[in-house]
Amino acid sequence: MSRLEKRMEAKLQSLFTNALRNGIPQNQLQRISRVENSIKPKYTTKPVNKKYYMMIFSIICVLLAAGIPQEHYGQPLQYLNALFKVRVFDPFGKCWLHPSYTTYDLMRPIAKCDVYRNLSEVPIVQNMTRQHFLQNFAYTGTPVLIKGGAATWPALNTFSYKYFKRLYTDMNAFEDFETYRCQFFEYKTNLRSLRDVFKMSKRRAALKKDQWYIGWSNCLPRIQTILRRHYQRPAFLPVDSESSSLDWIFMGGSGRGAMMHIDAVNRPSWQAMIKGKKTWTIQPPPECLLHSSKRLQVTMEPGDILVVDTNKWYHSTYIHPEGGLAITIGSEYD
Ligand SMILES: O=C(O)CCC(=O)C(=O)O
Ligand SMILES: [Fe+2]
Repeated sequence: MSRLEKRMEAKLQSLFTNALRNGIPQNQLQRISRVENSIKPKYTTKPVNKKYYMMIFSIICVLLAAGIPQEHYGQPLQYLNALFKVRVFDPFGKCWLHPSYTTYDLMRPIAKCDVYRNLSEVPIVQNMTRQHFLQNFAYTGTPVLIKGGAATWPALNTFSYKYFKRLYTDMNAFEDFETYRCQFFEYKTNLRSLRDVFKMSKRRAALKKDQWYIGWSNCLPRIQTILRRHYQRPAFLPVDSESSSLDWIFMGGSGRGAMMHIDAVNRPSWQAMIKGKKTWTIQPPPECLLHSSKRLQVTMEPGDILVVDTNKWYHSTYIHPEGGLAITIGSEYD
């Protein structure tokens, strides 16, 4: 019984006693009580206890956060979207729920700020040797652009929207892509899957309708085998470093790119520009901004390779209008 109901009951009780004292016979009062019973609602709803619902909501959030596999830490929103097969967790979409990457920021371990010290720009190296890379960049957290590092890759001539469309269609790979839950980043588009990407109109694919930007992990070995005929593992990577068997492909048009975020895949990665022009903006985590370098930018052109530890640097990307549809391929190494 709520406090209000208790007070009402006490009031009725005193009215009843007063009535008796004033000489109203009990049988008449019983008739009143029968009327009262008959107008009493049959189902009484409990008052909403907001605290109770907030507690349940918080527990669900914590359980969901705990269930996010490590490789999704940098992309909690995409993970939740995939989990619920809806688009409510998109901070940039037209939906009612607008959380942010803050959730991951709260879970992220505090960064060691040494990594970001004394870096006023991203170093650019023309001919990267394995030894130079190992000594200065491989595991130091210092990003580096290897100019022309992929200039001889056949991929520069073969990879295109049409090429990927034909490959995935001919290999009948869309179903497997979904079955094996290969990751797909829709960013700010209405493209929910790789199937959507490759069934868009020719006009849209040619960026004549709108500018879209998406990314996916090439997690199917049979596709991987074919793709790897068009590019090599960068020669400067340490001999004993193991490359991830996953490739990441990002593709899209002018003015688009990935929003500022930090990943938690644990390993540094390289990314090669196949077509178009892309600028990366990288910055240390907020806890290191005071005693380290600030926001840095570096632009990639076809044939360039960028090595950056996306677990240490916040990063966003921007596609330039020059060069049309931008395509990159990349992977992690350890
Ligand atoms: O290339 C992009 O647009 C984003 C890449 C990215 O976020 C990553 O490699 O971690
Ligand atoms: Fe990233």
